[in-house]
Parts: sequence; C-alpha cells; structure tokens
Amino acid sequence: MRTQVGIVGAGPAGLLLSHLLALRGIDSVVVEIRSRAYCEARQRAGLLEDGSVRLLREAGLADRLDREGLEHGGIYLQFSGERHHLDFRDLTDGRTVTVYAQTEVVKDLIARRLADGGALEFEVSNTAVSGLDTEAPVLSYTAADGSRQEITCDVIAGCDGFHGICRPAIPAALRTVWEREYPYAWLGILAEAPPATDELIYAHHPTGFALYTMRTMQVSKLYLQVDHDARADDWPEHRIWAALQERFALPGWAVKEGPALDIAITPMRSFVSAPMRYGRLFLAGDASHIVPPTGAKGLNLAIADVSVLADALTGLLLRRDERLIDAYSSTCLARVWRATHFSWWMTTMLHRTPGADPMEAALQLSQLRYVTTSRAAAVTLAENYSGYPPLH
Ligand code: RFL
Ligand code: PHB
Repeated sequence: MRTQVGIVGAGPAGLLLSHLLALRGIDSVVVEIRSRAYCEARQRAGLLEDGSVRLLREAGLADRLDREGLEHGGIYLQFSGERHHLDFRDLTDGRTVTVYAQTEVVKDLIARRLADGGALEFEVSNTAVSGLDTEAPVLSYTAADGSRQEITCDVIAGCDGFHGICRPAIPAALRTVWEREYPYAWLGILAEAPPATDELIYAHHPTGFALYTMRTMQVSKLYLQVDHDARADDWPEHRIWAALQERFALPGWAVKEGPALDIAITPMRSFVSAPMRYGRLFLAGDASHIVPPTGAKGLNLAIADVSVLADALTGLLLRRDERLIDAYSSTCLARVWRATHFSWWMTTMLHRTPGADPMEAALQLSQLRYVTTSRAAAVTLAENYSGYPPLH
C-alpha cells in the first residue's frame, strides 16, 4: 500500500490533519489503536479558542459547532470570597472562546472523514514506523482483521498522543525534553445539572482550586484540585459536591448538583519534547507536548500544530518547496512555549501547593488582585486565554 501521509492516531490532531490535507488534494491513511466508539466517548477538554473555531469554520467543519457551541465573552476569577469578571471582548478587541466538547469535535471529524471516503482504520495493533530518515518512510500495523499491513508514505505524522510510539522513534540523543510534574491532580465530574453560571469560574480557595465549566445548558463539568495520588474511591459523590460548594461559595448562590455521568482523575504535567521533526516524521499535539489543563490549551495546541503542518506538507508534496517543513518545528514551538508558560502561570496562581509556606497564598492573592484591577494585567490573561499568537 502507498499513501502520501501516514497518520498515527485518530485524536483531534490526526483527524483534523487528515481532513485539512484532503481539502488540498493530499491522500492520507489514519491508523488508531482504539475503537471508533472509544474515541468518540473519551471525555477530555471542552474549550475552543477564537482561532480554533475560525479554523474549523473555514475547513467546513463547524455546522454543529455553530449551532450547539456556547460562545463565552470572558471568565470569572474567584478568590477571597469575591467573584470578578474578565471581559475578553473588551480586553482583546472582540475575541471570544467557545464551549464545545472535544468529544463533539472528534465525532464531527470522524463523520466527515468517513463521508468523504477517507481511509480511517480503528482497532489496529503493533503500530510501527521505520525509514524515517529516508524519503519513503513506512507505517506498519496489524489491522483489526489480524492481517499485517505496510504503507509506504512520503511523510509520517505522529499524532498518537503522549503515550504513543512516534516520539520514542526519534533517536533519544536528538531530543531535548523539559518536564514538570505538579504535586496535585484534577478530579473532573460531568453531571446532569444545568450550569449555575453563564461563564467559566476559576476559583482560588484555601482548600484548593476548583473550576466550574459546562458542556450544554443541561450538563455541567466541574473540576476539583485533589492530591496527586488521589483515587476515585476516595471521592464519593457527596464528598465531591461538598468540596465544590465550599470552594465556590458566595452568599445567595450555590453550585447546581445532579447525577454524575463521568468521574475521572487527571494528573497535572508540563512536558515539551523538541524538535517536533525528525527526517520525514512530524509530531503534532500531545505526542510532542502536554500542558496542565488550567489554561485550556491542550486541544487548541493540537489544532494549531496541524494547521501549520497541513500548510507545510502542501508546500512539500504539491510544490516540492521545503521552506515551511524546515520551519515547522520552530513555528509550532513558539506557540507551544507561550501556552506552556501561560498554563504554568494559571496553574501556580490558582492551586494550593501541599506543604507550601503562608507566603505562597499571599503572593497568589496579590497576583489575582492585580489581574482583576489592572487593565494591563487583565489584557495579558485575556489575550493568552483566547489564543496567542492569534491563529490567523
Ligand atoms: P490524543 O487525543 O491523545 O489522540 C491520540 C490518539 O492516538 C491514539 N494512539 C495510537 N494510535 C495508533 N497507534 C499507536 N501506537 C497509538 N498510540 C496512541 C490514541 O488512542 C488516541 O486516539 O492527542 P491529540 O490528537 O494530540 O489531542 C490532544 C488533546 O486530546 C489533549 O491535549 C487534551 O484533551 C488534553 N486534556 C485536556 N485539555 C484541556 O484543555 N482541558 C481538559 O480538561 C483536558 N482533559 C486532557 C484531559 C488529556 C487527557 N489525557 C491525554 C490523559 C483529560 C485527559 C484524561
Ligand atoms: C473544560 O470545559 O473541560 C475545561 C475548560 C477550561 C479549562 C479546562 C477544562 O481550563
């Protein structure tokens, strides 16, 4: 078998890349270890930057996003028993963010690739990549029917997430890794309850951080800072709701509770591996970088990477012009490092570090007061949150 671009992983990065390439007349094959149902049900991120929404719209993928997405013009920051609004439209010349779950983005992408006749193989195993330093790299895998397949490609895109096989296929001596683990985790609860807020609330509290977000006007998603080694068994539902009520408490206002649809614990990590290219292998999304979710950047970085990669591969494969692929890694890493810094800053401003001295909370509260009283500081948060540098 032959294709122009072999894509490993059917997460948002791999699926969107395959669609963007198809729009430019470039063939690809996407291979994925999980089932279609699993990929469509996996609960993850929920917030799209301004530029991500525009990119999906320009790629003809936003019919349902435009109908069902919830456009938000800002966020609330809560600390010291006060809730402050940051108005992104005012602070960033009209930019907004949109609540639309990653699961919905993935469903839309899979449906569109299949409707367009795209090659998408689920439930493969033993994926391997070879010949990366040649002009004909090979993607091999065992298909769902048990047959061993080999696809000769012009290029391979490693969109296989943090635990994938593509990043380790780059010789270790050629990679530099930066990594930080945070001493806490997030417990996320998806609940059948109408959100009690019109926009997201990021709350600093002496007992730990909490985030109030949503999926629809009927379904809320809330997150709670928990110990880094916490297990779901430690957190029966009544304990989760009690902690959320305490961390978001304001007189005359309460979190709306409802039956849990999903509860999961996510570790918090910053991770960057560079460069994002080795020969004819290009990494995109979580395969190359991870941010803690406090800045809502993971999904948006994956979208930004493949937007740059689709343009670069168009230059290489349709015009034999290598300038954009030569710049691919540094172009992406500039945005990745901005998002890595912003996510670290949001995380450390809002979470309680176990064992920290009293000075930490005092410094955090001073920073939160600054962000909610100085226009310059508020603009900094708003332009990073809504996406910097702007995607188009
Ligand atoms: P994905 O979504 O992980 O997709 C990678 C795909 O590759 C498949 N795969 C393989 N396929 C073939 N062969 C192999 N050897 C393979 N190995 C892996 C996987 O099954 C998968 O389908 O990466 P992508 O496309 O780069 O997208 C990135 C985003 O998914 C990610 O940045 C965000 O979801 C991060 N993230 C969150 N971000 C937020 O902004 N807010 C959140 O609340 C949030 N929650 C999360 C998250 C990431 C999580 N992970 C990765 C553990 C919660 C979780 C649990
Ligand atoms: C979400 O809606 O899941 C979400 C929103 C903002 C974040 C993290 C997660 O910072």
